[in-house]
Amino acid sequence: MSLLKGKRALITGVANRWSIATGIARQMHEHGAALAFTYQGERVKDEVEKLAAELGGGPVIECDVASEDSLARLAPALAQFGKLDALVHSIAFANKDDLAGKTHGTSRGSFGLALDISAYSLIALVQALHDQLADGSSIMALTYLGATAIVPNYNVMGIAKAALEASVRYLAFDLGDRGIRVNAISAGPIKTASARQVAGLSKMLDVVAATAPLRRNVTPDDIGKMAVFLASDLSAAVTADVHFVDGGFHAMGMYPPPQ
Ligand code: 0WD
Repeated sequence: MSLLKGKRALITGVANRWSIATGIARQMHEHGAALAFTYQGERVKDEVEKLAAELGGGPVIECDVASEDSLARLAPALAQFGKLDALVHSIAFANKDDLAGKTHGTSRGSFGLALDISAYSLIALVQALHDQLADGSSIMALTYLGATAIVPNYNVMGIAKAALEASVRYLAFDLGDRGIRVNAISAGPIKTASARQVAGLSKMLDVVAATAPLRRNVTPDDIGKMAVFLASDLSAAVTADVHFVDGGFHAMGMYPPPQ
């Protein structure tokens, strides 16, 4: 299948082979897209370069979204790659201490950090890549149910995801006159390095597997398939929305009683 033949995508947020961004990159590569990658810093550089080589050998560029200098270097570094048809935002961070216990324990500094890296970074990337994005391109960001419903321990990250989802809607309006679409994918829980920071992740995975309509957890490749759809012309009129890839868990109003 080649839904993305001739399209160029920039993938952010690959940390290792278990990252959701890796599943997205794998699916986009299988569908014929040319891929460029960003990595946060030296710590993950080798791993991202290795994965990029396996997935078409496109450019691998350092980009720490907390750094204005780093963001400013991004568009020039992509000049040779060409205009982007898709941009994947798969980045989040909060202090581990804030992903357990009470939300009112969050300090002003930790709140700002979580919102900066997990939500403002989408706006920062769009700003930095404004002229690098092709008209009609597709931007997508990863979010979670904790943005709109209470998920114990998700705490400040839920607040950051709410800001991210609102940013998706405002950016969709701003960029819509260029035919650029902006969407969020709300993934079910997946055991990645980031998710392990949230207290009680294993229990969350068990609850979803036992109670979601599909009675299973999702994989990075499940998310990748939605990303392919959103990057493809099949979703030409789809923008400003949050698309759940969680086995239907978000639609449950009550857990079924244990068998
Ligand atoms: O259950 C899950 N895993 C879910 C994740 C459910 C629903 C949504 N998500 C979201 C996350 O909140 C995030 O937005 O998916 C996105 C990707 O997360 P992931 O794949 O679960 O986690 P991971 O493999 O850790 O990738 C996130 C990466 C960071 O990884 P590490 O582990 O090195 O912190 O975000 C990147 C970094 O590579 N990142 C940054 N990139 C650039 N600049 C920065 C930064 N300042 N900070 C973190």
